[in-house]
Amino acid sequence: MLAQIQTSTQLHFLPPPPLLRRRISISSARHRPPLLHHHQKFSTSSRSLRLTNCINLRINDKAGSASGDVVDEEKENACKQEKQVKRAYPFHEIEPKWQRYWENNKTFHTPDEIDTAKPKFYVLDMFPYPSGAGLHVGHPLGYTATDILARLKRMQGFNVLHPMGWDAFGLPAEQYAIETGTHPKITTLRNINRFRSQLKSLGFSYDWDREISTTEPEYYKWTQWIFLQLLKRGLAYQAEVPVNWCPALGTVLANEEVIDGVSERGGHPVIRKPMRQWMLKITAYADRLLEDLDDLDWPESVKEMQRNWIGRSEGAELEFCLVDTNGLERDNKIIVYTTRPDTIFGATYLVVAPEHVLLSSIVSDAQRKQVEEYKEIASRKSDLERTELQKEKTGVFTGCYARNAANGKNIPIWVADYVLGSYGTGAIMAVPAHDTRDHEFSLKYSIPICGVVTPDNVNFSYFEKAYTGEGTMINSSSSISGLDINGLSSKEAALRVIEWLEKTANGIKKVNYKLRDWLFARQRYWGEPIPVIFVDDTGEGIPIPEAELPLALPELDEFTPTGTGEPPLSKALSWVKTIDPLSGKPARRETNTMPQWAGSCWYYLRFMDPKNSKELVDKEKEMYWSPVDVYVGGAEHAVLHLLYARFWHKVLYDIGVVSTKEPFKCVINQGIILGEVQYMAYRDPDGNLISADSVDAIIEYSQERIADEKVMKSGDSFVLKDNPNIRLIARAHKMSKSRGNVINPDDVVLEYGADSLRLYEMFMGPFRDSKTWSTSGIEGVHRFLARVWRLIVGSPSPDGKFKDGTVNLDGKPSVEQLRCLHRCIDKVTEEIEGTRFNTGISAMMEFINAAYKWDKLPKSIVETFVLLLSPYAPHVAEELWSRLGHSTSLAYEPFPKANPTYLKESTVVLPVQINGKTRGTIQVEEACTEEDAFRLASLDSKLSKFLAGKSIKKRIYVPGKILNVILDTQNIEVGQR
Ligand code: ANZ
Repeated sequence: MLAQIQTSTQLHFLPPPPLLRRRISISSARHRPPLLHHHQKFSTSSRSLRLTNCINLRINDKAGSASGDVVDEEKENACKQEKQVKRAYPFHEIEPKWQRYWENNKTFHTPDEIDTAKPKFYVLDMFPYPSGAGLHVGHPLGYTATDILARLKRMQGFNVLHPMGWDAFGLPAEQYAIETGTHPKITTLRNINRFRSQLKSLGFSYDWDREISTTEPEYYKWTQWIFLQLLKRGLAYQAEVPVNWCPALGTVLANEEVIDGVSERGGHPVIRKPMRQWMLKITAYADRLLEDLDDLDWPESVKEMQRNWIGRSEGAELEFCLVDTNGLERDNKIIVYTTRPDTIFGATYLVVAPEHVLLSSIVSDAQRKQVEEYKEIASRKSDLERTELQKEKTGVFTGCYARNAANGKNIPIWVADYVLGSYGTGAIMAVPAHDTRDHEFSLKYSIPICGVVTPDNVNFSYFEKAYTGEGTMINSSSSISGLDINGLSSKEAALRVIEWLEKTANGIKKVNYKLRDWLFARQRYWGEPIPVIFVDDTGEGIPIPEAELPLALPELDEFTPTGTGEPPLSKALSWVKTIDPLSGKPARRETNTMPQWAGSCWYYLRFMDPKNSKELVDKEKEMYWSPVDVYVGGAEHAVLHLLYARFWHKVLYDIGVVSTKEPFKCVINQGIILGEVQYMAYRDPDGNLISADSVDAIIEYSQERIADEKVMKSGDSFVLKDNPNIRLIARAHKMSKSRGNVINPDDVVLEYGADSLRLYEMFMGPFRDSKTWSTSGIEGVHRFLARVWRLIVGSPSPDGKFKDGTVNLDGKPSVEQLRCLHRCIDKVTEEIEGTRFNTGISAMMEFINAAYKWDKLPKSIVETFVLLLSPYAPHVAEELWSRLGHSTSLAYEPFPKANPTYLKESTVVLPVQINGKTRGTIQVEEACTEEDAFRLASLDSKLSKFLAGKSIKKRIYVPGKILNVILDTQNIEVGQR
């Protein structure tokens, strides 16, 4: 489920269709009860409150008076007028017009047959989960960036693939179905339609003919096909794996539905219960997934997260023989995994995980009850809870001992949940002197601590804390085993111990991975059916023939859990019962479905050839378009999605379906957009305002929101305008409904237009950084677009209509104009290609500032600028382009190229004459204006004595050649021009 910004809880309450929904949300804003404090009800600036009312009225108008609201016509007209005055250029007409044009002309369609001699550019967004909440302002951030790149590359002559689709299987639609009886198909379709129209209203240049949804049988046919290929190669298998089982709800829960050991819905206890599951053997690809990371142009942080997730570690497996109460060796052994074989002499106890298979057989009768109770408690904790460093360690002695072969000592075996059953061998040798968790545990349960590594030249007290670093070996020699590693460095000692282990058959060298196989089954309805049947009499699992794909999800009206842990699909009796096509024997279909991650593992391939019914993707098309050149999405997908997709891609590579080892050449994470900065003041219990720097920890203050207009900046802090002694705190929060700081992109488009929203989201700050929303910021970029409009088209006449052609568009550009333009081209191109979109906009703003000072605005200059602007603000650019006399879209016009001649900072030595006599020279830019040349001459130490205090009669200036100043000899009064 990619790019799902809303949390799943919000999705339980799917809103009614857009119009109605907005009316509800807005009227609730109007009647919103005071939040924490009565001052807070003024939290929305009066300006945006007015706008909110406007929207409300407009919608009432459309929706009729079904709700009984009376439309106040006068108010509405006032509102409309106000908007008209505010509307700085007619984006409300331009934007729908060009969206229609692009749609009717299929401007952004990438044909199936293309000229493959041309270079390609595949730019992809992490496709969204179409949630009921609609688009969030976080979505357009990434989408605008990819759209700018797509538009630039088209204009640079690339074949561009820029598609969009829906990652539409998932829990929220199913939960909604359980609550309301609305089939997930209907909800999903409704949400997709809303998302699509919202995306279209932002002018993204997607090829909508390639739209796909993971929920369509034509699509998931191939998801199922990939599963069969994994099965064929032994990469899909079944295993008993613990799941989150909620006895009260009678269902298995997804991890995200379990919070602190209880169900998110209802707060019922959840336990870990082993159930038959499908697993995918991603571990077989661990090394390749690790090695191939090195060549990827991905954020270092994401690569590092993947490395940690895969978690390759080198160490050894050691055998510890169990001993009976008489100290004699038994047949059984405990095998432990350690990354520090050098510390073997310091192992003073062993720990097995509560789920270790040998636990029941080793535990003594005296300890059995206590151990069983401990196991039961541990079964309710997640691995995360168990391994949290800060959590107090717990454990129980098993009553059993094992022999440490290095020194022949018998050491106790404990069971403790800080050791996980799923990692290594599920057992450890505990070395309290050198491992922090073991140290804490031994202090608690009074187990001996024996230091065996000493930090060089330092006296270390192993009882105070563990020394976890490397050093020199001590206390590490035994005549019983003949092993002596004293005096060696930890590294040398580790190698020596492994040699000894292998020679004496007490252990082996071992590489381990944190990465686990991927649990690939969900006890859910709204997912891809797993294409496997089980023959009734043998129970054998058999893949269904590829020719029978897609195995369609059966219609089901009843989504509630079965109560037995059986997935809801088991209720589709006639679907479940089937016949094994090979033996003709009765069989049952698999009723688990695939997890949400399945469909997003390979969708980027389907976009290359979305309608192919014979193959997942045509070979030639794949060879041309692979890999994705730029993939943009949230950092939250650093591991799961990006790792799963890489795994599937490598399997597809091995079976010859794809031609590249990796799916995504470059990945970029966009930053988060936080809500508008809020200023808060403290009030003491007597109601007095208190400055933030003098709050006292023991007094309970109330916090009060201060309206933006009452705040000013003072140094590095914010203070109250009318009482600058009161310092405020400034905070930005993640947008959330509960905080009331969610910005709806639809509202922004309505007030400022899509181009302003696009431009603003790019201008907020560096693309990858987190940033805060600011209404004044969007007004700033909106004013910039209006300035561009006025410069080229003209200003609105008193009747509110816009007049064309008020600016002189004739004439040849001057050198200065060309320099200014080419600098802008250079900067904008470089910044888009470097995904530094904000600084690209600054360059265009500088250009427009300069252009306002020019007397004439030659058409060639204006046209070039419009092309530069078009990837960012395509609607206004198309409109200007057409008003400049073009009859077709600018989408495929060559993107301007900077001419290096105009980029050179060429300076010349300019002779300066005073009354015809050369008195000196100045160094100026070749295209320097007369004014600037004269100013520089006046500042020159040699020339200034001829000019100071003189009245000037005339100046003769030939750029790059000469400046001649004729003084007014009649008038020697001060008269500098
Ligand atoms: C002895 C020892 C001495 C260890 C020492 C560490 C420091 P990584 O690097 O993450 O692979 N370990 C092994 N299996 C475990 C399990 N199932 N649950 C919890 N901990 C486990 O960590 C490997 C180390 O983690 C191993 O090395 C083991 O403790 C512990 F000075 O063994 B060590």
